[in-house]
Amino acid sequence: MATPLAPVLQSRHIAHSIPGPRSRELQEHRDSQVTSAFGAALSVFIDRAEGGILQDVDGNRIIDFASGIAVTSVGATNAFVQAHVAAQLDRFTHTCFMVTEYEGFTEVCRWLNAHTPGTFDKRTALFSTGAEAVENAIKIARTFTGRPNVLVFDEAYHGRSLLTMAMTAKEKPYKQGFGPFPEQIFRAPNAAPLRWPSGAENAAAEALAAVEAILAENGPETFAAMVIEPIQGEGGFLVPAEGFLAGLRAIADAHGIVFVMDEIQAGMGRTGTLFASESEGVVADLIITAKALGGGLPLSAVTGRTELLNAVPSGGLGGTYAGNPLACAAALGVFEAFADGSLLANAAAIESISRSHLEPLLDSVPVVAEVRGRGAMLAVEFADPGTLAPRPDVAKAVAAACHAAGVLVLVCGTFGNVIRLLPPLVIGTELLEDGLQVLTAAIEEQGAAA
Ligand code: PLZ
Repeated sequence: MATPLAPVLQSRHIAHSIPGPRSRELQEHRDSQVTSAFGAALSVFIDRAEGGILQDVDGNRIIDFASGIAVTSVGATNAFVQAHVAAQLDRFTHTCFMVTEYEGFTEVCRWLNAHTPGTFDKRTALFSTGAEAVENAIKIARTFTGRPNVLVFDEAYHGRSLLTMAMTAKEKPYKQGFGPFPEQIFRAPNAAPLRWPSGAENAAAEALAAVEAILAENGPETFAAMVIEPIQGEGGFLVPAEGFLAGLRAIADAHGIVFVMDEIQAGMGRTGTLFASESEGVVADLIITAKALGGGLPLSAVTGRTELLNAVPSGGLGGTYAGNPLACAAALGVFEAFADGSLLANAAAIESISRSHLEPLLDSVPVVAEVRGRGAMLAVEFADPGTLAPRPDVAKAVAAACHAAGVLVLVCGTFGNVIRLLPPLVIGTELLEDGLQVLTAAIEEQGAAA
């Protein structure tokens, strides 16, 4: 047995510049061996991660406002996850669920069937990545309905496989040069309040009317599925206008279209409820989870109505690694971590603390256009006052200032003008406050310069 590691200190610390000398060295080596097609938000190499801290190879302790893009919500060294994975590692690493089966797979499905919104009879299919689950949701919806078309939305992000790229809105960097893409994908406006042309109060009704128009034009009976993120992630942490999701649910019902909720980024406790769609009480036919589900191991799921999940003939779904035993074990640890409700309470506390730091900026810094989000999924959008012309330069400068000071934030949004916060739900209050002070100071400084 290896000697147990000392805990990672839960305080920000800059031992060297960020990146430090060792990271620079490793980066040089990386560039000589690794494809240049992968970007990095911050080119530091991590030695350990725990609680709200990423500790790099130079001994810098960086506050983690990214969670590996909403994955390590229960922490990167969660004791429940570690215990389940270690026990599974002793038994076996893999059999392939399509060859011989194991109970962990069933247990993950059982938990998702029981905890996802909707009281109807459910089944679940497990996969590895988010994109893979989205693809399979479409396969299921097409089989069930016998229809080809799929409705998606502006600012949507659904993955990097060919079908999910077609479903993703933003061209650069996700789709550029990678076509042709699968057809039969139709895009409708998203009811994002800030930039709705006739005003936020009209966003839901007018966006729903636009959906009806697209369906009418192409024949609603040709649509297998509509797919939406309850809060859009990569697209800019866009919270839809109230009533939009419920309105889509009603339209889907009226036309026999399968309503698919992509909760890959917003789900699994991130927004203060287990699933983001709970906040408006909207129940999807198929709900897709990934990221935080596996607590850092690759696991994704499609959960929904039994008649949908059982529509595909036996053998029609699968994958070598789909629901890998170690990933299932990790998920069982994640479920234990969520069991007492404290992590959901943490998400709500993270929201109120963060808002108390960020909302005053709406008055003091003109280029701060909006502070939005829910729970531990929060964002600040930068745009010129009045015109709302996006200011990606400000977002970039704020992110750079935070990174140099030891706070990892990520940029998102169609225009790259949004800073998003995705801290692990286990981050300590002092660390959160420290990170927010760094962020606030960076916004004040860069905002004054803008
Ligand atoms: N649906 C809503 O957020 C992944 C993408 C990072 P995979 N988001 C992070 C990048 O640039 O590749 C995501 C998502 C939503 C689907 C996906 C896709 O999940 O596990 O990355 O395939």
